[in-house]
Amino acid sequence: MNHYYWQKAEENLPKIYEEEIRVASENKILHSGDSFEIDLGNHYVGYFSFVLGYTNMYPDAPVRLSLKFSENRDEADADFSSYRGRLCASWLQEEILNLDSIGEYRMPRRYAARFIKISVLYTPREITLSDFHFTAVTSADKRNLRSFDIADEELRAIDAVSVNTLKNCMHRVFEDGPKRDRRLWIGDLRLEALTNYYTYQQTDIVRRCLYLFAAADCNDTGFLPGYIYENPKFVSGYWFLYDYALLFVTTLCDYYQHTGDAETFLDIYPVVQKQMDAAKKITDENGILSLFNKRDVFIDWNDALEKTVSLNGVYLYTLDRLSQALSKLNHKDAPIYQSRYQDTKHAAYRHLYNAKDHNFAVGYDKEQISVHSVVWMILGGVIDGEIAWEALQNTMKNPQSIKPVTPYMNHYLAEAMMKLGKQKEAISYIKSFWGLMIKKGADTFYEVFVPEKPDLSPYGDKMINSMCHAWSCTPSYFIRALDQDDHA
Ligand code: RAM
Repeated sequence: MNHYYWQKAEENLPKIYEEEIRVASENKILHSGDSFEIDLGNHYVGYFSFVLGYTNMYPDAPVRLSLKFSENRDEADADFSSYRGRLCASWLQEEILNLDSIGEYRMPRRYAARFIKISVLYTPREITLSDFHFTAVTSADKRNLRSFDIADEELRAIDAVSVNTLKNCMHRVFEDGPKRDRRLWIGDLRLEALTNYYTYQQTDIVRRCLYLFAAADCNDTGFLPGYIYENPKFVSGYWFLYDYALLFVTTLCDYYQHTGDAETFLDIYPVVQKQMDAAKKITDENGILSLFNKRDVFIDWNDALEKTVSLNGVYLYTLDRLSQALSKLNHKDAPIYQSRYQDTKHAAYRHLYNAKDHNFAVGYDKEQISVHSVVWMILGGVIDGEIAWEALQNTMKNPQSIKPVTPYMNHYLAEAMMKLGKQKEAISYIKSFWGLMIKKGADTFYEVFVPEKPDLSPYGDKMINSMCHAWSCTPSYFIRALDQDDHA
């Protein structure tokens, strides 16, 4: 770990704000086998407490309760004992409490929940449960939330759910999901930071997260890990994702663009150089980033997806943003990255683009057609204008093409549409995708959402999916940025 960067990150540790959530709390009289559910009325992240008492006779044995916290209705109705996913079942938010005596119980763990189901497994006598409290926590300071009003009701609702999603993922760092993983991932950080610039505008936490990654241990090639842990101690992540490492550079460029903080940019710049050098090391004789294993690149949660074209798009996107930031700073390295951008763009056009069919079905990706490839080639500047728009539409409509699985990839799809000047289409896409989640009852946006496959999970069981996921919060970014442009 780099101590200097870690220290800088610690200097930017955000304050955590608490809010008492009103819980309709009548006194419950209960026996063994009874259960009931508390509905918090919205999705929150925080701590739960209650009071155990008795009616007539003092309980002369411990009381055993089970408490199940669920992010939405589906999860509340799911039977956790049937979980068969790949990730550890201990993420499922369920506790067995043995209470030795009456009194107040403050549960020590943090939960992400809308529903709390309490079941009495064993009690020797009639007991009471009362005084339910849920203390919500977040580092999002509601006084900072930029006010925003828009006539379109659907967009207003989408914005509110996006802001709620971001708020519930903001803690000591920008977490990816408050139920599961609960750590800092680069891909999520970038999208949270972007949305934060237009909502809570808390740049300290962005700076903290950038420094935390700067402090991390790179792999032998020089790439940063995709994630880090920071509490109770700093630990570098064990999974290196090359697209994420490149997007770290983009996140720093975004930060500089939105804050003008050149000092932080230049302080972290050596880590940027390391990422760009690492990218060169995985470049082949054609000038294409291809010397990697599929597992080293994320792009989206889809095992079938081939990733060379997309990764090169991410690289170009990063080179472009970096050149712009360096030019603005009159930095001596600007021309290096400008010419690297041009060279890579030409290489991509030559080796990754099938000009005859206007697609990216090339040998590097086993002739695969994916929305991902087209999106990233648009964002990387390899194709543009009506040709690009047609390519995107054709790929989206093509029943054989690989489609996005996560809101993360859908973000970049919407961004590509915006880049092509298709604002109206992007907004209607946002309504049809994120808006549909709301129609299906979402209080916060999900980690994975494919309308035709409601049970899809990258982890083999939907129960473990996160229902409040950082990378899904970006509609607020799009809607608010567009609105700002309109008023400019
Ligand atoms: C998931 C995480 C996170 C994402 C990684 C690649 O496990 O929840 O959101 O960045 O995958």
